[in-house]
Amino acid sequence: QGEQSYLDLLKHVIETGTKKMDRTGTGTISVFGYQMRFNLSEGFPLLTTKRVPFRLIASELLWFIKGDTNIRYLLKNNNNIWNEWAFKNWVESDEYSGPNMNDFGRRSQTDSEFNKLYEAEMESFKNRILEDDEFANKYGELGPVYGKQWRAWETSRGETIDQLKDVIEQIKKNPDSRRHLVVGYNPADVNFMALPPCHSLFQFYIADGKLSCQLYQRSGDLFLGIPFNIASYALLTHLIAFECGLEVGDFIHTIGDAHIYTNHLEQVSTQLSREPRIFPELKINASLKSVFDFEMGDIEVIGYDPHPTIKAPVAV
Ligand code: UFP
Repeated sequence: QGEQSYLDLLKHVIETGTKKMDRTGTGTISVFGYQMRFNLSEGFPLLTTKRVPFRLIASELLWFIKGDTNIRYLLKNNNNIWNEWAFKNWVESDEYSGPNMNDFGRRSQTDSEFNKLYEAEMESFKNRILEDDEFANKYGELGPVYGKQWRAWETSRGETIDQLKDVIEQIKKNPDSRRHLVVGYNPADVNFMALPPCHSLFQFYIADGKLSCQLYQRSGDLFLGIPFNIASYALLTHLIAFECGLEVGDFIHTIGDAHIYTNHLEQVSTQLSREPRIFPELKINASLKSVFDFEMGDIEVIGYDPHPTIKAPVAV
């Protein structure tokens, strides 16, 4: 239960995991198939054994909920987590004439001269996305990522399905249904995406006036990615429960390939040496009616008192 179930997962992978090579060439220790459970009525699961940036998680989730797939909304909220994907399309386009940015992810981590060039180029890219509508429409767009699949899944008949709106309607009308599913993983689009969706599918369940949510995540970077994913789905569950007049139940996190990158092992042992603290509380603007109306100012965590940030390189 609670943060301990995350810490137990880290220990479990270190103790029983298999060394396994991966797409990024970094190397991991990995197990296949694991489940954590967070009782959301016992506090909001924003980890306390290191600082987790809630603001980034919340603005990304609101962006998904709106069905937005353009990084402009994120940039307006000072959220840079999807920039690299859009930047890649820009520097690989015919219109780009700046310094060569091939393999910028890896080079910016290993070559400090290149990193200066990269940061300057990224800064001007961001400014252009914010200031130039036409440029933003063309190069801020990420294509068929989560927002698109959740809100406008394209069918073979040329229609679109608003999975999120439909599931909320069904939760209200038919709470006992066993069909409250939203699928992020669209096999038809996977080859056109930079990263095939990690959080592939989620399901809601209502009992005793409480809304629970289970996520199936095909691949989880336990140190960097998973703390974000836990808080994101916990927030989604809170927002939907609020709109539907339900209390919050459990968030159940099921992970396929659960891995720790070998260059995160030191950070993981630091984190495991820390004592978990009490989870914060989530406060949302109760005058709103619909999940689709929330903005950053309507969401806040209260009483978050984590241990300090632990930095680690992102595998690219
Ligand atoms: N990853 C997460 N959570 C996410 C996300 C990515 O843990 O929300 F988008 C990690 C998992 C894996 C990498 O380490 O990013 C994706 O690589 P792959 O597609 O090879 O699984």
